[in-house]
Amino acid sequence: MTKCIIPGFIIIIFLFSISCSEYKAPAPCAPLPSENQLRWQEMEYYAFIHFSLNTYTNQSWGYGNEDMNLFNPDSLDCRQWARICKEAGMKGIIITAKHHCGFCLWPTETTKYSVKNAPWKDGKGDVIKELADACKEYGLKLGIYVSPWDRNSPEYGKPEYIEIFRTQIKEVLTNYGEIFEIWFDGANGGTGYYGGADENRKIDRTSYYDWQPTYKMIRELQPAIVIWNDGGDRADLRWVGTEAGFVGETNWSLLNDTGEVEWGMLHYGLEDGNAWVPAEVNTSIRPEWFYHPGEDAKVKTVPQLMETYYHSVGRNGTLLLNFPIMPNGLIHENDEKAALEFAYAVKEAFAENLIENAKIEATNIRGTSKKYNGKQTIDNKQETYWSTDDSVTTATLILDFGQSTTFNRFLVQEYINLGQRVKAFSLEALIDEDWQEIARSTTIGYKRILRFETVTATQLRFNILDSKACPLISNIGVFNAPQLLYPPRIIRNQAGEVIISPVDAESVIYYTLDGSVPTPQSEKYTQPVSTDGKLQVKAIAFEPSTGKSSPVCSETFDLPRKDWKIIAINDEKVYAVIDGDQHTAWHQDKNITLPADLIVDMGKELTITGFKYFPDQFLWGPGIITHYKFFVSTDNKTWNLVSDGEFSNIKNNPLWQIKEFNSVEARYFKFQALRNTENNNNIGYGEIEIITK
Ligand code: FUL
Repeated sequence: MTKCIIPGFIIIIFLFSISCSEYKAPAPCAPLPSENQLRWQEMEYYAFIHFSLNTYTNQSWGYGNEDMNLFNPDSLDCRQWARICKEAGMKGIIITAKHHCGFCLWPTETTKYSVKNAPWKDGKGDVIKELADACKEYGLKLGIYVSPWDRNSPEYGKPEYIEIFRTQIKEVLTNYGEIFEIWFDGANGGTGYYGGADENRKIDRTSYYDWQPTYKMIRELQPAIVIWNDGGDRADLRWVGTEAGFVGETNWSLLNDTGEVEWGMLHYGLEDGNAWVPAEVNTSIRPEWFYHPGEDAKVKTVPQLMETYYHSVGRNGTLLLNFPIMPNGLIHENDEKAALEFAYAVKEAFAENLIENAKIEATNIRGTSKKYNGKQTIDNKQETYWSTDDSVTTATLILDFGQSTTFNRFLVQEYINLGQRVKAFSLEALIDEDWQEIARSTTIGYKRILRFETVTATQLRFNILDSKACPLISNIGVFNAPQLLYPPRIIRNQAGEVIISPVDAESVIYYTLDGSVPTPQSEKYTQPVSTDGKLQVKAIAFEPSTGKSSPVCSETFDLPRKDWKIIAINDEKVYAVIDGDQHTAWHQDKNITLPADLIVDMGKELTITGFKYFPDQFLWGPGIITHYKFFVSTDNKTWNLVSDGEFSNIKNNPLWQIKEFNSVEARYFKFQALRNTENNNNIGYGEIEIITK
């Protein structure tokens, strides 16, 4: 008998090759994120600061002729901004170094329209420098917003402006240390001061800015930067198509690197896109971007901010939350309070991961290797992950809690370094020995958080139902977040009745009509309340079983519109415009030629000082008015023009537009629509109100 002797080194090579095949990393599933994009994504949550001449003029967009002498904050303190952002758990701050009005917050060499010629610090101040220093002190990153549109520059619209714009970018990227993100807003071209020309300048947004050489310069000056651009050539990050604070539930971090980008692509990404362009959700802590004193009571509540969090960070996006700076140079105390309470609520919701001690088993493990087993999902490391064999795109991870466990949140992360893969997944819980589906969703990406009704279960199944390639799951978490009570909604109808609706049907509502803060000892709401005159209504939702109250909802109302008649329009539905309900709207006949009039007889003569327009909120074809004229009359014959102009940022932020004028006596008003956001003749209205003296 001959013995077959296998030399030791061959055995070693054989074992080594088995282990190599077991440990072979999954192939990338392109497109992949760059290192800069990965670093940016991990920041998750950072701040926007809106501060400029608009802060002093109560406007959303400056025209470009605002007086620089207005810029004189007496308590400007960038360290206050940085402290609040840091305490709120944010990782950086992006500031409007130049907004559309063209005023520069740093002493630029490119224009006289800057802090250099403002009274603040005798023209020796530099807001960007102060913020850069504050960010360094608080360990925050700095980002810069430089508006491509410049309503002050005489050169805007001409080729010469591009060099000015590039020099401005160069200045802000050279003199203030490392910049993590640069922001180029999409608002481009239109009417403006333009050095006194006072005209309408249109540009071709696809070619005018000649972005590629600018991008090259930016990357040379700041190799670690990410570029956000909503107006021109594809950059590193994308807008999500709304400023209301949410990205699509399905959210691919992909787009195509050329071609038109439609709204749906911005909102949901493109499953088969050929470029990595992840989503950044930008929204303000108040309705508007710049500070308006009238919004001090409109700061978003914790439940609202938590919704935003779940709809941004919880949907594979980052959250860029804006603080408007007050004229004195500080963040308002209400905004600070909301941001800190929001941070606390996030911390509380994700305080304890209930699966840290769970037993984990996967239906498939890549090459049966330990390196890719289910436990990798609970080791709190982003760079380790559970994965299946290459050919497997559906798989299940079974988590056994070992005891009854109560939860209502599920968090999951993909290892996106090798691409975004998962297309659909579901969750099943073992409740009373019965497997029940408790949630089902689509994409995951960097981070996905699902919310569902609180359940008590002993086991959980995380099923990957479809994936572009073998899934790579780096982290999962199961949490029991405390329930938050949402403030109720308050409206006042045309007859003057105040109607308060709870968001959560089981809560009880208490309200006041005199501006005082409601408590469970205040009036209990049971039915619509008849009211008269001007009014401030405040309400809370109260949960008797826990004794907890929601944040206060506060609404102010001008005179009721009981006697109002809309004249010369033969359609009863037009009364949706004054029914007090923001969810109803009315549109002019689609064959109307512009300008389109809406004439109201207020029933008696009143002294009025302004009007308010709330556009239709319906997403598709909303007929939002951008340019208007507002006339008043005492006899419906002679009309007096009291206000005309634009609703500046109404397309991206379709909220109440408030226009004030010198007080005037009127029984009739005519709201005339001159233009809409789409340049067609669709003219719609959610609500119209007047402001009386
Ligand atoms: C918009 C701008 O037009 C707003 O004024 C604001 O700066 C916002 C962040 O982007 O589109």
